[in-house]
Amino acid sequence: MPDSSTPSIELRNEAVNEQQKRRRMTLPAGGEGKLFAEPLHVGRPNLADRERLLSRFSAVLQRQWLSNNGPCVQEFEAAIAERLGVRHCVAVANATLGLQLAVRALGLGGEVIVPSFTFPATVHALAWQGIRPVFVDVDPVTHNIDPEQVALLVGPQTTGILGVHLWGNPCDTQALERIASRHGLALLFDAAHAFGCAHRGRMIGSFGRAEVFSFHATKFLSCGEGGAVTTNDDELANSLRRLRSFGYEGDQVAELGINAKMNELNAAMGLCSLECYDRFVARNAANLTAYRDVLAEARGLCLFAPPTADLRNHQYVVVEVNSQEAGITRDAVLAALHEENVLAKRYFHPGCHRLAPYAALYDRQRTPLPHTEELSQRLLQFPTGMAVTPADIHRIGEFLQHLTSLHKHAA
Ligand code: T4K
Repeated sequence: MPDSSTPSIELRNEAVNEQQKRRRMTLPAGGEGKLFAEPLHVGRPNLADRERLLSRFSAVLQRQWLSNNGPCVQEFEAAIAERLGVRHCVAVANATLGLQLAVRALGLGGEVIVPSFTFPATVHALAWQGIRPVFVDVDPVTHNIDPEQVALLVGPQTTGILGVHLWGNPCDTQALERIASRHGLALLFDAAHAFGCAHRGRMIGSFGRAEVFSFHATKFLSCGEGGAVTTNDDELANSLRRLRSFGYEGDQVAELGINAKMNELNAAMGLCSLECYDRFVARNAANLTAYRDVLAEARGLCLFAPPTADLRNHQYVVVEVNSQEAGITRDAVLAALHEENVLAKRYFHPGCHRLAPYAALYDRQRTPLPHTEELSQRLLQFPTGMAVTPADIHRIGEFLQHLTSLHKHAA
């Protein structure tokens, strides 16, 4: 408990603002008085070799075959399936559509249990299929869906569990598999963050009935826009292929499908990104090490270390802000970083249960989600990827150390 002589966080934040202005005189500026002349983004695309990309684009144009299961899409699917050790990869236009196809192909309806602490697309995909999301809390250590809480939420309307491998950190797949099989539920995973991650000696991609990846511009491996559903189930894969292309089976429409096809240019980009995979992971790993070093010296800022992955892509640098220790709120840290052109993000704030489309539904559900509430107030994601260097991170670190040490003087 803070004693009554300790100034409130608000007062301390004000004092910090004042001191920040003064610190500009002491830290080297990158232009216009900011730490960096150009913004550093979370989610700056990792771009593949430009010559390779232009050569693949040129081949696509030469063939005049731009979509509808073209050769680049087929090559991309084969490369992903091989890398992940899974029988089928069905490339799609984006992960949101991939999730919708997966829940539809699995015949889910009624209710599906899903974490609230995720990007809205996870939950939207259910709602677009007329499924009621039942929000479950996450584990405060892993930030992933908590199997014990899942077990408590299974009811007569439940048809599935949709886990999210948040930050590329694999869910407790074993515990979830046990619950799913005990209750005859379909288990699938949103693996939007987890391309290249492994768990229990297996690549993410073959757990549950299906897993869904995102290859959006901001993702570690990018097609510009894109996604994929992976599965070991032959029948499910056939169904996914039909659904993504209007329901066509040969030249007959066999069922109600949609257009979720990946096009050739996106697939060409994905293939080039795959060629640079090792380089991307190495930079992310070096950046993470730099963050670990600098954050060790910043009070109240704790780097999240995913505890359950065998292999990682380090796509997200996740930092927990302990306001009491740091002497400054998470949002004040965010504002201070933005002032300096470091465009950190608040993923995911607020939890999905508080978003307009779901608030009334959650009012009726009433399950407390304390860890979701807490994490959505405390986390920040920092820039990484090919557009950021360890040297940049050392400058960010110096700034953060300065910012948090001001607390000592302000308190
Ligand atoms: N499931 C999960 C768990 C997800 O996280 C996501 C997507 C999905 C499903 C759905 O996947 P897709 O259907 O998109 O394949 C971004 C991404 O747009 C979103 O794809 C991603 N998750 C989410 C975590 O991050 P925003 O709202 O933060 O995007 P935005 O436009 O603010 O961009 C973030 C930063 O990236 C900006 O500072 C600018 C920079 N940026 C962005 C783009 C698009 C660039 O530098 N270049 C670019 O081309 O959601």
